[in-house]
Amino acid sequence: MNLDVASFKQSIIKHLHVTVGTDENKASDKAWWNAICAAVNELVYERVTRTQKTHFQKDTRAVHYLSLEFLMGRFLKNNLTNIGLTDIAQKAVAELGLDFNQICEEEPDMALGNGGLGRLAACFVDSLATLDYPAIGYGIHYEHGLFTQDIQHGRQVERPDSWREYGNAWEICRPESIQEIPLYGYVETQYDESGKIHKEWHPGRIIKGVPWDIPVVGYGANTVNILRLWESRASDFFNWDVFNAGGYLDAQVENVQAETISKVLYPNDNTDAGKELRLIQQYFFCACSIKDIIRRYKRAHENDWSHFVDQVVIQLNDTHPAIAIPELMRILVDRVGLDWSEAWSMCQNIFAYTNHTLLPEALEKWSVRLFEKVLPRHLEIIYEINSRFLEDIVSQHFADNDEVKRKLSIIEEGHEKMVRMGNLSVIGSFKVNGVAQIHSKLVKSDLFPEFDQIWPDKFTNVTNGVTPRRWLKSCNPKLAKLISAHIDADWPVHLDKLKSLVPLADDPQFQQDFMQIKLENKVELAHVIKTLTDVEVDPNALFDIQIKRLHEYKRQQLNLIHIMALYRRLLQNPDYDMPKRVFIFGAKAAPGYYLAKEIIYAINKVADRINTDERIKDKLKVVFLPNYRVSLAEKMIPAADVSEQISLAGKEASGTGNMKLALNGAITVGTLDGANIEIAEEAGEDNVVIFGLDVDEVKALQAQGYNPWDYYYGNEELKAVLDWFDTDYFTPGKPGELSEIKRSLLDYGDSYLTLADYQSYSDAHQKVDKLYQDKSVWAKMAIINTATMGKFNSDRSIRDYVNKIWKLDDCNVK
Ligand code: 6GP
Repeated sequence: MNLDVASFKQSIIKHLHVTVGTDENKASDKAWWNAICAAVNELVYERVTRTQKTHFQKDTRAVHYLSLEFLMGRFLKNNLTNIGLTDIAQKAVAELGLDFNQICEEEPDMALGNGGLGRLAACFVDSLATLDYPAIGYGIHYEHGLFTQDIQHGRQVERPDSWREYGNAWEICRPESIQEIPLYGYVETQYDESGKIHKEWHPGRIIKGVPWDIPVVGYGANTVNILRLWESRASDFFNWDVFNAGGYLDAQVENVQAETISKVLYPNDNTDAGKELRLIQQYFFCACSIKDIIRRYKRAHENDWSHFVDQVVIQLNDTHPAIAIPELMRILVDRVGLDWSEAWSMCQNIFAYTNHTLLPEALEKWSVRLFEKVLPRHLEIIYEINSRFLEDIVSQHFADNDEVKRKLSIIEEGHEKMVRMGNLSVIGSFKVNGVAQIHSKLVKSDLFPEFDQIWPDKFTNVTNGVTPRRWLKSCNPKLAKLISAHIDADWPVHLDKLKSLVPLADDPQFQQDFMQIKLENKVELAHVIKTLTDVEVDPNALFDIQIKRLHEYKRQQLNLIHIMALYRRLLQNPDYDMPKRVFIFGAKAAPGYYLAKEIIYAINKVADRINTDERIKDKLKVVFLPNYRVSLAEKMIPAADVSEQISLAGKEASGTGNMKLALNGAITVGTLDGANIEIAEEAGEDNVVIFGLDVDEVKALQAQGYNPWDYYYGNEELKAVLDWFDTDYFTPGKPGELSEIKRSLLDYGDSYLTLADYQSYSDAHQKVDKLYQDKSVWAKMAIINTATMGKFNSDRSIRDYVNKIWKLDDCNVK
């Protein structure tokens, strides 16, 4: 970027005056932040326009990434990094007498997602722009993103997230591209002169979709793609007829209902909400996006549909946007007038579907009754897709096998008929991928085996990745600088080059520099911990971090039980040999997930007791950081010594936090699950600590009949710790307040085999303790982790998608 400090400073001041409308004497940090964003945007918007112009002129094939969630986090530091302006901006801001980091704290996180799948989408749009691929992300412009989490008396309390209450510097409204979306109503069957059937959907309501564009700056800032998020509005802001008839209030009520659609993100991670509003959200954003895709296609091709499949590929981020399949069919058949088989063959060459979980509670189903009410024409189309599939295809492969037919049908028969979105996604897509090797294997063998028999080439794997721009260069600037001093500076776009650090893993000086940076990052995190929780922690202690949504399958409860066991060992033997340890958690629980909230409460109660117990002389500290989110992750990850990846094998599809932590030099304590397996392969088995049952052992144990009581009675320490939950040791005066956790692990059957993996987990931590005692051994492991994580770059994931699925060409925008 050819811009100097002086001119950037001038630009900030100009925008403080003309965009923000204030001056240097009275500007708040927020006003400065807005002015800096405006100065950055001056460069960004120019590139948005140039990118769009180039894509249009070259008439490029593009990928359209449909996702109900985009967990973007903050933009300022990231955009500066990608545009190459970090140093200049920091100097300019310092010359203005301001604290750069403090100003960056003014930016609210854009948290339009729950966790894994939403953050993956954010990394993917970064990589798509960086690699100069024509791409657009489509989603919902939620007024309220994922709730803010407060911790009150140890319990999670949710507050609404008002991320754009006072506007958002990074987005532009595009009223010229508004779409109208039908809902409800009924379908009329008509016949034309030739006797051909025509279906006419008479909607009961029309909703307006207003697009907001957020520029996505690629690293190096050649391509700036956009994320287009739809906001719902009433189709006429004011319904004059009703108003004139004296129905002013009725008209307003309609407006409120229409605007409810994009009001709030459903806060569920890995579960299906099943609510009418959620189905409407899904349809709303898919219908807007499909119309937008067609509008753009028609600018170049008018009514010639013969190039549509060459120009358009649509990736479905899980089944949430699966309704886009019947929607495109509806448009092609009912509106364009193509015949069914032509339209269907187009659809089957346009859609591809990513599966992100095997958990049964996350596999979406909608009641036929609800579908009929909200989307009557789509239900008809789904029935037609289904009957053709069952008759033409299933009967060929599984003649007369009614059981298989029942299983593969899009419609689930039963007390209440349901539409299975997973089956619809597989049937309507040309490729289906899982997100890590083991997960993709299980998608084929356990989730969709018969589909795999029918279409063996349909199923594939693309292992997840994370963007090294945000998750190393920008969040860990000291480590990034050290790396750049030793290897080619283009490692942020060629992450495999980190491998050249391997020989330095034995170099005492490099070890010292690497661990000094880790220590400085831990000092910074210790300040954050003090500010947020008032707990003091020693930066020289081992920082052990578990950050992810709270879910029983992710087994935060296993971590907690082990912490309690360590505490007990220390109480029984004050000389118990272990390094000082700080256990740090960050996790939001879905507001309706009772046990997850109990686990948060238990962590906080155990933390209170341990942190104030002088007998253990600060050897153990436990911290639960409230409101875990992208910007907090950026502070925690660079400071981690140990990364907890302890899901029950077979349950975590991939994980991406595991990649971020290892990339920043944390040692994984993990099960052979998701991408942990590939991380262990890359880092080498000596540089990770693996424990617990593997997928086959889990299956065998479950087949044989798992009994958690066996482990309870068979392990003195485990029994003592579980019994502790029934006392008032951690909840003085309130015995049994934590008992629900014990009950879930014994009386309710311990669905995620926590007790079965306990001893092995405890042993793994003893191994960690030993390794950590030898500074040089630990430093070497940490360096090798950073050096070998090149594979988990989201650029590699995107290239895999391009080669295996999307078949795109990159497009030079410069
Ligand atoms: C998550 C998976 O749980 C996680 O393992 C994976 O890394 C991530 O997706 C990205 O692929 N799944 C979800 O977030 C989800 O809601 C329906 O799945």
